[in-house]
Amino acid sequence: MKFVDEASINVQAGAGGKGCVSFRREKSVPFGGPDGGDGGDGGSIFLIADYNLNTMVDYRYTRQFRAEPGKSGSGANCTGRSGPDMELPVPVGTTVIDDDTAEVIGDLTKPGERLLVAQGGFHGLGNTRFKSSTNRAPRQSTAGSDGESRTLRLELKVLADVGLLGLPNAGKSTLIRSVSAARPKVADYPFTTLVPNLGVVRVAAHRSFVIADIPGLIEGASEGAGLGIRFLKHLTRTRLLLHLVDVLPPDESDPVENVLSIERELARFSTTLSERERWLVLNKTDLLPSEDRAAHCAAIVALLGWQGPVFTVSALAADGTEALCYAIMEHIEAQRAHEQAEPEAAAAERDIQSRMQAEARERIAALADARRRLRSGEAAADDDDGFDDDDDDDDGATVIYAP
Ligand SMILES: Nc1nc2c(ncn2[C@@H]2O[C@H](COP(=O)(O)OP(=O)(O)OP(=O)(O)O)[C@@H](O)[C@H]2O)c(=O)[nH]1
Ligand SMILES: [Mg+2]
Repeated sequence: MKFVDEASINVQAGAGGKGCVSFRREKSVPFGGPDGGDGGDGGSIFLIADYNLNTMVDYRYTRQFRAEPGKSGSGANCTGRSGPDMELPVPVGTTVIDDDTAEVIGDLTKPGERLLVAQGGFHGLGNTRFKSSTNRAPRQSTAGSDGESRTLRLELKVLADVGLLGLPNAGKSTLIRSVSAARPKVADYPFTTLVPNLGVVRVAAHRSFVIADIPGLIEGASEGAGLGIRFLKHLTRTRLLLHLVDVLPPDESDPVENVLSIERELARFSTTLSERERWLVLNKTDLLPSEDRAAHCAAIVALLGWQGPVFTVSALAADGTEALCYAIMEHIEAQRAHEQAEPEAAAAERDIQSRMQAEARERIAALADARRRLRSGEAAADDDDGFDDDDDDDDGATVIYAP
C-alpha cells in the first residue's frame, strides 16, 4: 500500500446570510411595523478523525472546500436557513497546521475527535431588531459576516519506530529490503531513494516494529544540498535512529569523516533530534576479508569515539541483520513498557517529540524562505545558486507500507 502523508487544502467557511428589511403589509394592520427576519449563520468546517482512513491521498485530488452560506432572512420575521457544517474526514494521527502562520491548530489523536478549522460567518440582523420607541419603521439591517478562510497543511504522523540515517549508497534501502517486505529500489548511484519508505519488521508473532528508510543526506543538506533536509522530519516521530555507514566506500572516502558529516547535519537540523538515541550500523562488511573485519570496524568506532551501541552487518547478505532487529525490538519494547509504567516518562517523550517537530518545522521554513529570497532577488540575474529550482515541493513524501 502506498500513500501520501501530507496534503495542503483550502477551507472556506460559509458567510452569514443577510438580514431582511420588510414591513407588514396587511389590509387590516395599518402601520404594521417591521418584520424583516435575520439571516442564517454560515456553515463551519470541521475535520474529524476517522479510524478507517490511513491516507491523505484524497486531499491530493480535491483541495478546495467551501461550506454553504447562510440564507438571507425574509419577511414575516422568517429567519434564513443556516448553512450546514461541513465535516472532512482525516486519518487518526493527523496534525493540522495553518499554512500561512505555521501555527499548529491541533492534533487529531482519537477516533471521532472533531476540530474546528474555519468558523462560519455570523448572521446578519433583520430590521425587526432595530425597532425602538423612537424608530418604529427602521430601514436598517446588517449583512452577515464572512466565513473564515484558511490554507491548511495536513500532516499524518508517520508511525515508524526506527529511522535510518546515512549518506546516499550507505545501503539503507538494501537493509530495509532484507529485514522487511518493503521493496524500495536499490542501485549503486546516489539518491536512488527519493521518498521515504516504511517497512514492517516482524521478529516474532506479535512482535514487530516499523522502520523508515529516508533519502540519503549529504554534507550541506541543512543548506539545501542534495535532497535537503525535509525528509528528516519523518525521523522526529521515531524512538531510535540507526546511523548506517559503508565501511568501504567505493569513492574511497573516509567512513569516519562520513559519519561525522551526517552527525553535523543532524545537529544543524534539530539539536533535540541529534540528542536522540542513535546506534551505529557498520554496513557492507562482506566487502572486507573476514580476517580484517573486526579490526577495521573497531578502528572506525575508536576514531569516532562512538559511545552508543554498534552493530556490524552486511545488508546484502543479511548477515548480522537478525541480531540487529532483535536488539531493536527489545529496545522498543523496553521503552514502551517504561512509558506505560511511568506517566512522566510518556509525557517527557511527547515533549521531546513536539520539540523536535517544532525545530524541524522552523528549520524547513527557514530554508524555504532563504530559497525564495534567493530566487526573487539577486538569483534572478544569476540563477547559478546551487539549488534545484524544481525542488521546492515539500509535499513529495510518499510512504510505502509493507504488508
Ligand atoms: N557489497 C555490499 N553492497 C551493498 C550492501 N548494502 C548495499 N549495497 C550496495 O550499495 C549500493 C547502494 O545501496 P542502496 O541500498 O541503494 O543505498 P541507499 O543508502 O538506500 O542509497 P540512497 O537511496 O541513494 O540514499 C547498491 O549497489 C547496493 O547493492 C552490502 O551489505 N554489501
Ligand atoms: Mg535508498
